[in-house]
Amino acid sequence: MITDKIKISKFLSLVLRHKPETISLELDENGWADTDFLIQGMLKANYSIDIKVLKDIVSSSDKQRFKFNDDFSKIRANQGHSINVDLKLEQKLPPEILFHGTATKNIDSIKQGGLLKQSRHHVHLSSDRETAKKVGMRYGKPVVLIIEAGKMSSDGIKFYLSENSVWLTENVDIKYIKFE
Ligand code: HQG
Repeated sequence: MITDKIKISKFLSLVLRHKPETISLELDENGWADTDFLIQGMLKANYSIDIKVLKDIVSSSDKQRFKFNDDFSKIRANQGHSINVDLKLEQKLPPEILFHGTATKNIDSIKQGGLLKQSRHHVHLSSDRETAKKVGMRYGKPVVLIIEAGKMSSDGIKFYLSENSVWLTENVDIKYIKFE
């Protein structure tokens, strides 16, 4: 049985954001999964999990990646999906500046085409530089880009803030990106 909490959390991200079919899980149109069904599916996939462990992972997740509904019968990921779900995110005015962390190897391509959402629903931005740097480190030597979110917003581009404080927007044109 897999007991490592980080491994369990990564598997949760996989099934709640990208591939629920791995454990024959179904997400509803708003991304919610049935908690009992999720637990049963994860047990079959050899993850050591029960409602207590799941609650512990959800509450201790460094980025607050997951959320239960009020009676804990359903669970979903707060953001980061590649599958088609509608999180009913609220539009919100962004701060003047936001940050995006990426790897240096991506810079030439970003200078050509701007920031693209790739397989996810949105481009992910952070309000602090340190978080952006950590995001960038996942793919290699990190570089932090400065995004002129205030300008984008006054040009009519929409921003959303996920439940776990990630700023989300559509693709970012190069004219709004400062490369340091
Ligand atoms: C890059 C984590 C070349 C982009 C984080 C990124 C985040 C380009 C990668 C969340 C490009 C996509 C998402 C272009 C964008 N040319 N590369 N034109 N445009 N890119 O993983 O933002 O830990 O889909 O810079 O905290 O890295 O999973 O997005 O490097 O919030 O909860 O293409 O994942 O959260 O990679 O990360 P991703 P991301 P969790």
